Amino acid sequence: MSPAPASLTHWGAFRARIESGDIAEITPLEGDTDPSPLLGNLPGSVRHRSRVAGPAVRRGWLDNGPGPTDRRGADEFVAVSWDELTELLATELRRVIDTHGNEAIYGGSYGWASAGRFHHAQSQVHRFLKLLGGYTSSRHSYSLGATGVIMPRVVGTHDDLFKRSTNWNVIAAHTDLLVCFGGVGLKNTGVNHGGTTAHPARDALARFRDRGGQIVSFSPLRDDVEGNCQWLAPVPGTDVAIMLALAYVLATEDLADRAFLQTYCTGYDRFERYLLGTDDGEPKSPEWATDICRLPAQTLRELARQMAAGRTIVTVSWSLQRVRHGEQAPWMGLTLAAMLGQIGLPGGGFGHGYGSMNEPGLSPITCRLPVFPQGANPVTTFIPVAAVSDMLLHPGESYDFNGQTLRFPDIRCVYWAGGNPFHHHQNLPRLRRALARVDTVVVHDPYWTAMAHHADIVVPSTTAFERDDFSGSRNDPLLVAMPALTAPYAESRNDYETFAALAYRLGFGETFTEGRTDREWLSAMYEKWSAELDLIVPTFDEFWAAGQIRLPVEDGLTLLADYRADPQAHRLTTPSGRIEIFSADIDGFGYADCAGHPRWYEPTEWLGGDRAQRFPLHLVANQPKTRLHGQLDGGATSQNSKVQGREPIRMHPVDASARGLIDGDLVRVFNDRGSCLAGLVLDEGLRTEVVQLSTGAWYDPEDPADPDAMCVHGNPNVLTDDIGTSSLARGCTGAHVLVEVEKFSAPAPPIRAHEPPPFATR
Ligand SMILES: Nc1nc2c(c(=O)[nH]1)N[C@H]1C(S)=C(S)[C@@H](COP(=O)(O)OP(=O)(O)OC[C@H]3O[C@@H](n4cnc5c(=O)[nH]c(N)nc54)[C@H](O)[C@@H]3O)O[C@H]1N2
Ligand SMILES: Nc1nc2c(c(=O)[nH]1)N[C@H]1C(S)=C(S)[C@@H](COP(=O)(O)OP(=O)(O)OC[C@H]3O[C@@H](n4cnc5c(=O)[nH]c(N)nc54)[C@H](O)[C@@H]3O)O[C@H]1N2
Ligand SMILES: [Mo]
Repeated sequence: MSPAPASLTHWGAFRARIESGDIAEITPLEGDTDPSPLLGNLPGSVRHRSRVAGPAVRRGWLDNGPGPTDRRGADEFVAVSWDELTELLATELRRVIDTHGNEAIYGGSYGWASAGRFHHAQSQVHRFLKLLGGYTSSRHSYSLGATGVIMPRVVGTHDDLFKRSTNWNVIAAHTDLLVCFGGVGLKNTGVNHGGTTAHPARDALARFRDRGGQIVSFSPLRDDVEGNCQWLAPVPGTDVAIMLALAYVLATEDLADRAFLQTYCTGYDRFERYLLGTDDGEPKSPEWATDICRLPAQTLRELARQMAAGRTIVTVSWSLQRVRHGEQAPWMGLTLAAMLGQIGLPGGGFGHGYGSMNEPGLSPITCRLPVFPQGANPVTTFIPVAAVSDMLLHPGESYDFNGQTLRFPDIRCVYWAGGNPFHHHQNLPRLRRALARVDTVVVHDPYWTAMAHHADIVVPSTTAFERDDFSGSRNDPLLVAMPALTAPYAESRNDYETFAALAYRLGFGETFTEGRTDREWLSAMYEKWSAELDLIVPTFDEFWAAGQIRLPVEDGLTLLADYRADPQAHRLTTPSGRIEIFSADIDGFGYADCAGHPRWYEPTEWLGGDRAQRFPLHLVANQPKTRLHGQLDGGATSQNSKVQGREPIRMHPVDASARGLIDGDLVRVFNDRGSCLAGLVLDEGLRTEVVQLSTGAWYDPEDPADPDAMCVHGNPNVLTDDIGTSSLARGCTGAHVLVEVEKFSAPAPPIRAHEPPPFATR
């Protein structure tokens, strides 16, 4: 018997047993020694009741035409035919373009969609909108909003920080001490954008420990490191103060590598004046930091000495830059590592995102990947991705970004395929008001997500398991064939087919499709790629029959080893060609919230500020252990974690008893922006005054007509602040928010998050 067909998700490859058009059972692909528990969400996902069965249009939009309205999210839908949908959509796109220009279409369409090189929804929607004449786009990501702007300026190699990071095997063999700001959470390393077929982090950490390696974890959560470590739980958001204190000890105890700072960095002198308090009279000593982070000064002093005494990696998780002033933590982490002088040495130096994603620590492939060509966007207007509500609420207003003054365009049509702003964006009450201002919202999704509920036109997409595709990821050695596991659900269609039909209707069908079916695109992409490679790979048909091919990888990397070996030949792409501890460019922008060198800024959402008087608990809104973002929230792994059907919120028993709460209680989590219900889980592995509620429970307003309604299911983004990291990057700051928690004693409202909206007959 031949093995069951394989397919792949962002969290791993698997074989599936199919029954009645759905995934009945999965087995992780052979070779993955630590498969992700997220695979458990797949059975039953293809025919889940939250699937969009056919094209649907909001009744108010159909009756009254496009225009601003507060009915989005509260209206009924009307089922339409595919022909009607194509006609309505084509007419509306034409109207918007003819009346307001292509800039009036917001097609940033941020989101993870699904794995697969061809049917990747972002690639499809962007190619379509580019050929339509262009659209307002978005830059950077919710993942790395601050890093994506600051790191190219100060170390030059944004992508290389991840793609060419120090390999796990090098860490296992050489590192003495891993100082982890934000832990190394194995819950997160299950995932990699584009898919992943191996999960080596757990095994590498075991080998590292067997050799005597030690982990120091700064984190509000004990379980950000599994197994042995020194757990230090500072006030959340104070890592930069801690790093400064460690740097201060290195500088004042003659432990800083001044030769390294001289040769490979620029601007240390300027930074050191700040560090020592030369100008402001405030040395950033461990005693200074203690008042901020509430860790003992002596602990920090001893750690700094230990860091200088052996081979040490300073690693900063991505969560640390998803807060106000998020530029500072990765920049200061880099500076601290530079002071230790081990950047570029095996097992020493800097890391960014070990435990954030599977990619850091994995070997990069040495060849390119097949691509679905995009073309250029004729419209140059863009926004930093997390400024979406700002843009919709403030058309025409100017704002600062990365040294430029930009202007928000006047958006009339919001077009989304492969992402969910009701998952990813902050302050959802504000997002609802922002979406109410546009003429038309279009959403392609396989599921009735909250974003689909808030759309005017809902396009039912297939999932990755209902179409032929193949994977590919820059740090994964396997290209995996992803043959359709089952037929498309109900009337759902591949996004490619939808866009092709629209393109034909709008007069550029041949340009969009190049005359190919989706299956013909797969072989064309593969053949173009293989023809340009320096190596010999099987033909497309051979690849498809084999189910996978293995690509060459570069093993044993150490981040910036080449730069250390020859700083002239491997000059960084920063203005100075070196690591910029002081950046003249950033200094020149004159921003009050991002100066020319890393420094401590008081956070907006933290336990040390006035706001904590009103909202005394620090909520960590981190990535969910039980799913990828909001995807497959209805699946078994996700559902099994819920408490009374709500997303679990973890709290220290001390904080619970102060509020008269017990394990399993239904609680209301609130601040002045919004509120949600959650199910209480007591856990001594949290710092006191901290609660943890992951992202990803589907937004479920008690009263769908009220933007300020309580979410009855536990989405933390009803609480988070919609403010950028700083004028430099304007990145997402959703990781932290201050809240209060109380018992919810009223009758529990029903959960409707995964139900389709009401439908009207015509
Ligand atoms: N408070 C807070 N908020 C956060 C974060 C945080 O830490 N705290 N983290 C942020 C981060 S790092 C990220 S990356 C974002 C993630 O935010 P998103 O990437 O927007 O979240 P997903 O749930 O992955 O959304 C992907 C959507 O694509 C759909 N989809 C899957 N396949 C297809 C397809 O083939 N076609 C179409 N049309 N759709 C498809 C899925 O059903 C799903 O609805 O969230 C951010 N939001
Ligand atoms: N299972 C799963 N894995 C995922 C994802 C998912 O949705 N599910 N999403 C993926 C994506 S898109 C991304 S971008 C990455 C994100 O990767 P990260 O942003 O690193 O992930 P988080 O889980 O938000 O945060 C990691 C840990 O940082 C700690 N932390 C939070 N605030 C602070 C702080 O102020 N100081 C310190 N020292 N620690 C803090 C938290 O305890 C948290 O568990 O994760 C990826 N991996
Ligand atoms: Mo992300």
